[in-house]
Amino acid sequence: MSPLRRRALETPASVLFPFPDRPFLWGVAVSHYQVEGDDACDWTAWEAAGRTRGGACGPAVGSWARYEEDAALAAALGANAFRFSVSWSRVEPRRGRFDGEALARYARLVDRLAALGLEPVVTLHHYTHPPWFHGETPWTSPASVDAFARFAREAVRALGPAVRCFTALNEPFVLLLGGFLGGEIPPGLSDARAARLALDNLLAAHVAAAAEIRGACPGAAVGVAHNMMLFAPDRGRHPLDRALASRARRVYNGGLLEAFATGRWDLWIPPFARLKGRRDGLPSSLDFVGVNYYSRLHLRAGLGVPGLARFGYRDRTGRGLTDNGWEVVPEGLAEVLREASAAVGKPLLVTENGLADGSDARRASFLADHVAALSAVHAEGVPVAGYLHWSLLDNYEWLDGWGPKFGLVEVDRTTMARRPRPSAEVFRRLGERLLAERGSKG
Ligand code: IFM
Repeated sequence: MSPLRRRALETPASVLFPFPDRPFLWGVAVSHYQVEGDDACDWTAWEAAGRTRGGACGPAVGSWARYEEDAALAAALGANAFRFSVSWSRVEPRRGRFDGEALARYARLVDRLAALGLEPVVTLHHYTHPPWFHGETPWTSPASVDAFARFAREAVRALGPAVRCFTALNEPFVLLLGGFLGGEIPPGLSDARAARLALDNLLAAHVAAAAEIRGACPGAAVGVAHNMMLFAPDRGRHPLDRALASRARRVYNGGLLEAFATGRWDLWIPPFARLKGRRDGLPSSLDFVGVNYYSRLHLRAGLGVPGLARFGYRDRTGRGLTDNGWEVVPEGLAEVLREASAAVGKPLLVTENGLADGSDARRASFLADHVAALSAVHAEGVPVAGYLHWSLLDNYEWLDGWGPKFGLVEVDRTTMARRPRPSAEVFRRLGERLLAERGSKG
């Protein structure tokens, strides 16, 4: 075992998260592919093959040339943190050949964020892969771990010690379920064995990336951004619906948490997939749990349907569904934060929370209600170190393309002009209050 790897097996005493000089992070989140534009990767091929409902990403919202403007917008909204991701395909367009200019571009963004008083929160993997990845070093092969570790090493070295907050992987379970069991996103597999191997390697990649981060940026905090949901029985008292909802919660929310808490996982995903594994270095490779929370799913048992269940969104809170049909359940944020804290016992960061709302009719109350849920759970003693809103900008919403509008800031995709929506002012005021309450720098 290399000294670097060995070091990652122990949580370094020097990691202090939440940061003493900035105990609460209040900010926004974006991801490279969804905003940068013209990034040739596996998703571009997926779009070209007609596998998305919402068309192609194309120039996105041009952030590759406008990140500095975007950072300034976030600062003007009172943020003290900015989450973005590094595009693996830009940085390593050919296997083993790193693009120094792409790395330098991200380093310039980090400088700008620092100058504006924004804490960079850097994600290393947010769904997309370089065009060569699935053919040469797929997640089903241990070669993926080395490939990801090498990319992580180049990225963290280029970004430098100014970055002290990383999420190595964004929503690994969404990638796993959609890419290896559901066949809906790249690499488009529906194969239980491939899923088992992919989970094993994804978690090994997290451990390896944590070692690289700790080697290059001593004291940096390493997290995972985990998509968590509420699951409810569609027919409230129906025993099968109840059993399904509780299993879905155990697997979808709890599976990854358990893996990070214990270094072991054993998941049965109906009907046929059993994913079982062990990685002893996993618990100590994590300093915080990032929670991405959006909505609640209602499950109804049904024979002859995939996974033996139908699931969907319903407006059971009476708040109305979002533009992409998701239920709005603010108290669910408190529930998933409690769940993550109880399972892993590490500090939490809300790495994503938001809604698709093109008319901006619901965003202000959505924000206020979710922030109230966060404050309530913090008052109970759950250690929540920050909230990052998804998203700063209207961006490319994967399979749904350009339909859903998640931005505090609206983007005109013809001119790429940015215009804050009225709810952006609500975001600013909420942040001002929260940062003052939590004694954090704006
Ligand atoms: O846009 C996505 C993001 O890339 C990952 N988390 C959920 C968001 C909304 O669907």
